[in-house]
Amino acid sequence: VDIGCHLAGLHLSSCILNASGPRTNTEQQLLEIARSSAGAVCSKSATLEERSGNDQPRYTEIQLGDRTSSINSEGLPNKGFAAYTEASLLRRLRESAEPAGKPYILSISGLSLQENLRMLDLLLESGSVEHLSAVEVNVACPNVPGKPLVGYDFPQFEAVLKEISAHPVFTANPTLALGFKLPPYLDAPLFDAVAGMLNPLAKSKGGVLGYVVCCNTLGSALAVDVETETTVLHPKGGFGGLGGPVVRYLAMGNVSHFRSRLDESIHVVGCGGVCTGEDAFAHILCGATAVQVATQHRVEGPTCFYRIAEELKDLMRRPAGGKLVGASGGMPKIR
Ligand code: RRO
Repeated sequence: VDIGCHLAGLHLSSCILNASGPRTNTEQQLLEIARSSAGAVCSKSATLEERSGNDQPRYTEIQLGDRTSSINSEGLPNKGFAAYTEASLLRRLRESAEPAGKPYILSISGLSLQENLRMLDLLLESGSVEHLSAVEVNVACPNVPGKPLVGYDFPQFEAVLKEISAHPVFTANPTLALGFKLPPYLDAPLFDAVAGMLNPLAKSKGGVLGYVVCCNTLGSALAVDVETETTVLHPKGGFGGLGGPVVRYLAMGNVSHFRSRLDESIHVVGCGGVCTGEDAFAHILCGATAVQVATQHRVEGPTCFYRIAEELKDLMRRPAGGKLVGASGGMPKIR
C-alpha cells in the first residue's frame, strides 16, 4: 500500500509528517524526524533572531481517556533563522533522511511582515535555498505578547499574502513550495473571505501558493488548577493555544471548508488531533492531501510517524479499501 503523496510539487513517501512546533527546535530533534517515517521534516517557526520564548510554565496536557490534548504558550522559542538554514544542518538532514530526498520545510513566523520578507531575502542570497523544499509561513501563532494573530486581521493578512507570494525567492526557485499555516476559523463567511484572498495566488492563476495547513492551535484556551486556584500556565494571563484530539473535529471542518473553496492547485494539509491512522484517514476524507502531527509527536516521540503510517496502511488494505483521495478534492459523502 502506497501512502505517499504529491504536495505542492513535492513528493512525500508518507502523507504523515510532523507539524512545526513540538520537537522541532534543535538540530538533534530535526535529525530524529529525518530518520523517522515522517514524510517530511518541518522546522520550528523561525524568527530572524533566536528567542527563548515565554516564561514557564508554558505547556500543559489534558487527558481525555487515552488521548492527550495540549495547551501551550511557548511564545515562539527558536534558534533563529540562520540555525534552520545553515549549510551544515541541511547537509546532515540530507545524510540522515530516510528515505533519501525527504523534503525539508522551513517554517517562518517573523514578528512583522518586514521580518518575514527579510528572512526570504536572506534565503534568496544563500546557497541553502536549493536544499530547501518549502517555506511554510505561520500566520497563526496565538502566543506572542502584543502581537495579534495575522490570520485574523484581514487587511494585514492580505498584505502579507500578497507581498510574501510576490517575493523573488519563489520565482527564482520554481520548485520551492510556499505554504501558509492558518489559524482555525469558525464561520462560513470567514472561509469565503480567506479563500477569496488565497485563490488569486494559485499556481493555476500564475501565482506561487502551493498549500495551506488547517490549522494551528485554537487560541485563548485557559486551564485552571482548582487546588491552587491559579491558572496552569503563567504567560499571557494563563491563556494558550489548544491542540490535539479536542480540536480534531474543528480542524477537519476547516480542511473541508477550504478544500471546497480553494483552487485545486492549492493543497490542504490537515493538522489537528491526529493520533492514529484512522484520524489521518478522516482528515484525508475531508480533503487533506497530507496530515501533520503535533501534540501526539510531542507526547510519543518520532516513532509515532511509523505507527500512524502502518495504521493508515492497514485501513487502506480493508476490503472496503479506502482510497487516499484528498489530493483530488475528496469529500466525505453526506449521509
Ligand atoms: O511558539 C508558540 O507559542 C506557538 C506557535 Br509559534 C504557534 O504557531 N502555535 C502555537 O500553538 N504555539
